Amino acid sequence: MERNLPEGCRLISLSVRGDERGSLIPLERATGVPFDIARVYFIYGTQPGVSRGFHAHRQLRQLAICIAGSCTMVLDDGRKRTELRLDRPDAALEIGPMIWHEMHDFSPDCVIVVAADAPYSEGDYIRDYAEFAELAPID
Ligand code: T46
Repeated sequence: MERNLPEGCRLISLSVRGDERGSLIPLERATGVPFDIARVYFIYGTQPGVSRGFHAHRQLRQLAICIAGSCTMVLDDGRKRTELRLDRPDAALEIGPMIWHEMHDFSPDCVIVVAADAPYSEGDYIRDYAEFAELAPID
Protein backbone atom coordinates (compact mmCIF):
# COMPACT_ATOMS: atom_id res chain seq x y z
CA MET A 1 0.00 0.00 0.00
CA GLU A 2 2.97 2.36 -0.50
CA ARG A 3 2.10 5.74 -1.99
CA ASN A 4 3.82 9.07 -2.22
CA LEU A 5 2.16 10.51 0.87
CA PRO A 6 3.39 13.45 2.96
CA GLU A 7 5.67 12.73 5.90
CA GLY A 8 3.59 11.63 8.88
CA CYS A 9 1.01 9.97 6.63
CA ARG A 10 0.94 6.40 5.42
CA LEU A 11 -1.43 3.65 4.40
CA ILE A 12 -1.45 0.76 6.84
CA SER A 13 -2.68 -2.64 5.80
CA LEU A 14 -4.92 -3.97 8.57
CA SER A 15 -5.06 -7.66 9.38
CA VAL A 16 -8.36 -9.19 8.34
CA ARG A 17 -9.74 -12.01 10.42
CA GLY A 18 -12.03 -13.82 8.05
CA ASP A 19 -13.79 -17.13 7.91
CA GLU A 20 -16.72 -18.64 6.03
CA ARG A 21 -19.11 -16.29 7.87
CA GLY A 22 -17.43 -13.11 6.62
CA SER A 23 -14.74 -10.69 7.73
CA LEU A 24 -13.71 -8.95 10.94
CA ILE A 25 -11.00 -6.32 11.40
CA PRO A 26 -9.85 -5.53 14.94
CA LEU A 27 -8.17 -2.21 15.69
CA GLU A 28 -5.35 -2.60 18.17
CA ARG A 29 -1.60 -2.24 18.23
CA ALA A 30 -1.10 -5.94 17.52
CA THR A 31 -2.95 -5.65 14.20
CA GLY A 32 -1.38 -2.46 12.87
CA VAL A 33 -2.59 0.55 14.87
CA PRO A 34 0.57 2.62 15.53
CA PHE A 35 -0.63 4.34 18.72
CA ASP A 36 -2.82 3.75 21.76
CA ILE A 37 -6.37 4.69 20.82
CA ALA A 38 -7.93 7.35 23.05
CA ARG A 39 -11.01 8.14 20.93
CA VAL A 40 -13.03 6.72 18.05
CA TYR A 41 -15.62 8.57 15.97
CA PHE A 42 -17.63 7.86 12.82
CA ILE A 43 -18.47 10.08 9.88
CA TYR A 44 -21.58 8.96 8.00
CA GLY A 45 -24.71 10.35 6.36
CA THR A 46 -22.68 13.03 4.60
CA GLN A 47 -25.06 14.97 2.38
CA PRO A 48 -24.59 15.07 -1.43
CA GLY A 49 -22.04 17.63 -2.58
CA VAL A 50 -20.73 18.25 0.93
CA SER A 51 -17.00 18.31 1.71
CA ARG A 52 -15.59 18.02 5.25
CA GLY A 53 -12.36 18.52 7.13
CA PHE A 54 -10.51 21.67 6.01
CA HIS A 55 -8.20 21.73 9.00
CA ALA A 56 -4.93 20.42 10.39
CA HIS A 57 -4.20 19.16 13.88
CA ARG A 58 -1.31 20.56 15.86
CA GLN A 59 -0.45 17.28 17.63
CA LEU A 60 -3.13 14.66 16.99
CA ARG A 61 -2.39 11.38 15.19
CA GLN A 62 -5.35 9.68 13.55
CA LEU A 63 -6.20 6.62 11.50
CA ALA A 64 -9.05 7.01 9.01
CA ILE A 65 -10.67 3.85 7.68
CA CYS A 66 -13.44 3.83 5.10
CA ILE A 67 -15.53 0.83 6.19
CA ALA A 68 -18.30 1.38 3.60
CA GLY A 69 -18.61 3.33 0.36
CA SER A 70 -15.84 5.73 -0.59
CA CYS A 71 -14.55 9.28 -0.36
CA THR A 72 -11.53 11.24 -1.53
CA MET A 73 -9.03 12.44 1.06
CA VAL A 74 -6.77 15.38 0.26
CA LEU A 75 -3.56 15.65 2.29
CA ASP A 76 -1.53 18.84 2.21
CA ASP A 77 1.73 19.38 4.09
CA GLY A 78 2.00 23.03 3.08
CA ARG A 79 4.12 22.28 0.00
CA LYS A 80 2.24 19.60 -1.88
CA ARG A 81 -1.32 18.28 -2.10
CA THR A 82 -1.90 14.54 -2.47
CA GLU A 83 -5.27 12.95 -3.18
CA LEU A 84 -6.32 9.41 -2.51
CA ARG A 85 -9.56 7.52 -2.69
CA LEU A 86 -10.49 5.67 0.49
CA ASP A 87 -12.64 2.72 -0.45
CA ARG A 88 -11.63 -0.39 1.48
CA PRO A 89 -12.00 -1.41 5.14
CA ASP A 90 -8.58 -3.03 5.39
CA ALA A 91 -6.65 0.14 4.46
CA ALA A 92 -6.09 2.59 7.31
CA LEU A 93 -4.78 6.04 6.44
CA GLU A 94 -2.59 7.50 9.15
CA ILE A 95 -2.86 11.30 9.26
CA GLY A 96 -0.11 12.84 11.33
CA PRO A 97 0.07 16.27 12.94
CA MET A 98 0.31 19.41 10.80
CA ILE A 99 -1.32 17.88 7.74
CA TRP A 100 -4.13 19.92 6.23
CA HIS A 101 -6.83 17.44 5.24
CA GLU A 102 -10.07 17.63 3.32
CA MET A 103 -12.66 14.99 2.43
CA HIS A 104 -14.60 15.23 -0.84
CA ASP A 105 -16.85 13.20 -3.13
CA PHE A 106 -18.51 11.05 -0.48
CA SER A 107 -20.59 8.19 -1.82
CA PRO A 108 -24.07 8.17 -0.21
CA ASP A 109 -23.21 5.01 1.77
CA CYS A 110 -19.81 6.23 2.95
CA VAL A 111 -18.86 5.47 6.57
CA ILE A 112 -15.44 6.58 7.85
CA VAL A 113 -14.22 5.29 11.19
CA VAL A 114 -11.48 7.41 12.74
CA ALA A 115 -9.27 6.34 15.65
CA ALA A 116 -7.34 9.10 17.40
CA ASP A 117 -4.53 9.14 19.96
CA ALA A 118 -6.08 11.87 22.14
CA PRO A 119 -9.47 13.11 23.34
CA TYR A 120 -11.30 15.79 21.38
CA SER A 121 -9.80 19.24 21.80
CA GLU A 122 -10.84 22.18 19.64
CA GLY A 123 -7.58 23.89 20.63
CA ASP A 124 -5.67 21.25 18.64
CA TYR A 125 -7.36 22.31 15.37
CA ILE A 126 -6.01 24.81 12.86
CA ARG A 127 -9.03 25.69 10.76
CA ASP A 128 -7.54 28.61 8.84
CA TYR A 129 -5.36 27.66 5.84
CA ALA A 130 -3.26 30.84 5.99
CA GLU A 131 -2.42 30.12 9.63
CA PHE A 132 -1.58 26.49 8.74
CA ALA A 133 0.68 27.56 5.85
CA GLU A 134 2.49 29.94 8.19
CA LEU A 135 3.11 27.18 10.78
CA ALA A 136 3.75 24.21 8.43
CA PRO A 137 7.33 22.95 8.75
CA ILE A 138 9.66 23.70 5.82
CA ASP A 139 12.70 21.43 5.20
C1 T46 B 1 -10.71 15.13 11.35
C2 T46 B 1 -11.58 14.69 10.24
C3 T46 B 1 -11.03 13.48 9.51
C4 T46 B 1 -16.77 16.45 18.80
O1 T46 B 1 -17.55 16.95 19.65
N1 T46 B 1 -15.96 15.41 19.18
C5 T46 B 1 -15.13 14.81 18.30
O2 T46 B 1 -14.41 13.87 18.68
C6 T46 B 1 -15.10 15.29 16.95
C7 T46 B 1 -14.16 14.64 15.94
C8 T46 B 1 -15.91 16.32 16.60
N2 T46 B 1 -16.75 16.88 17.51
C9 T46 B 1 -17.65 17.95 17.10
C10 T46 B 1 -16.98 19.23 16.64
C11 T46 B 1 -17.98 19.79 15.63
O3 T46 B 1 -18.97 20.52 16.31
O4 T46 B 1 -18.39 17.48 15.98
C12 T46 B 1 -18.64 18.54 15.06
C13 T46 B 1 -18.13 18.18 13.67
O5 T46 B 1 -16.69 18.19 13.69
P1 T46 B 1 -15.83 18.73 12.46
O6 T46 B 1 -16.53 19.85 11.82
O7 T46 B 1 -14.44 18.96 12.94
O8 T46 B 1 -15.90 17.44 11.51
P2 T46 B 1 -15.09 17.12 10.19
O9 T46 B 1 -15.78 15.99 9.53
O10 T46 B 1 -14.85 18.34 9.38
O11 T46 B 1 -13.64 16.62 10.73
C14 T46 B 1 -13.55 15.41 11.44
C15 T46 B 1 -12.74 15.58 12.72
O12 T46 B 1 -13.27 16.65 13.51
C16 T46 B 1 -11.32 15.89 12.46
O13 T46 B 1 -10.55 15.77 13.64
O14 T46 B 1 -9.50 14.99 11.29
O15 T46 B 1 -12.92 14.43 10.63
